[in-house]
Amino acid sequence: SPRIVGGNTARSGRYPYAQISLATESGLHQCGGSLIAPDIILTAGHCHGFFTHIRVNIYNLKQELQSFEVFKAERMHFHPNFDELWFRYDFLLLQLNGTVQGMQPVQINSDVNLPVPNDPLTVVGWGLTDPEDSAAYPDELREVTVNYMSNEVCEQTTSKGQRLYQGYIFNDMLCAYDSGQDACSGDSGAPLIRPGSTSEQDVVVAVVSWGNGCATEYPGVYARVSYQYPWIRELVCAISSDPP
Ligand code: 4AZ
Repeated sequence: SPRIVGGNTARSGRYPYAQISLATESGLHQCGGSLIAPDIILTAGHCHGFFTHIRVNIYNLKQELQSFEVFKAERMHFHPNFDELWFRYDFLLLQLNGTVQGMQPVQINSDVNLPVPNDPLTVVGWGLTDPEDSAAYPDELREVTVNYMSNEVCEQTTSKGQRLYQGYIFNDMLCAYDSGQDACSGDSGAPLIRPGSTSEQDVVVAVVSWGNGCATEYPGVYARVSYQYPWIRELVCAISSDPP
């Protein structure tokens, strides 16, 4: 069955900056995120309200005997144009109530000319592995490869003569697709990465945001980082106790 959806278990420590689970008080995973400064997490705007605890350095959500750290959001900074109804500017920066030690923050993409069509990108998260089974949440972090698709092509994706995404894809969004492979519920807020040979060379290009189902004929839609890079950089420099 289609499985994020279609990927495999990630090796622990390959994506350290993505080993972040935004969870309820009882530890129920809600959203992913990325460490972009020692005290700042980038996630999706629409994740707000669903989590209270930020679990950092976590890999297996069910394993109790492990050394993950729990933080809270000291402050939440939404993108000024965040629109919850249309999933526009779906960005949220979480200012932690402490500093994460021993974890290298990830780079974020400032190049508006990247990615280019068909670039392989990686989504990393604990989202549903089977869109048909609402209980199919994995314990261990997973990864899947999807290919970058231009906004123009994304809007023209057709199904039964309908162009479902026509008029819904804007410059603050990014699409990626591969047959049978996708982000799904629970992956929201997690990073879409241009993978390097090591985590230090990885670049976050987008944040999991929305889609028409999971692993359907429709691409996954992400919040695009590049055009918002100046906003992110200036905010991180203003609020982080240890900016890059
Ligand atoms: C969600 O509900 C969700 N296939 C995230 C990503 C996608 C669909 C749904 C993209 O959080």
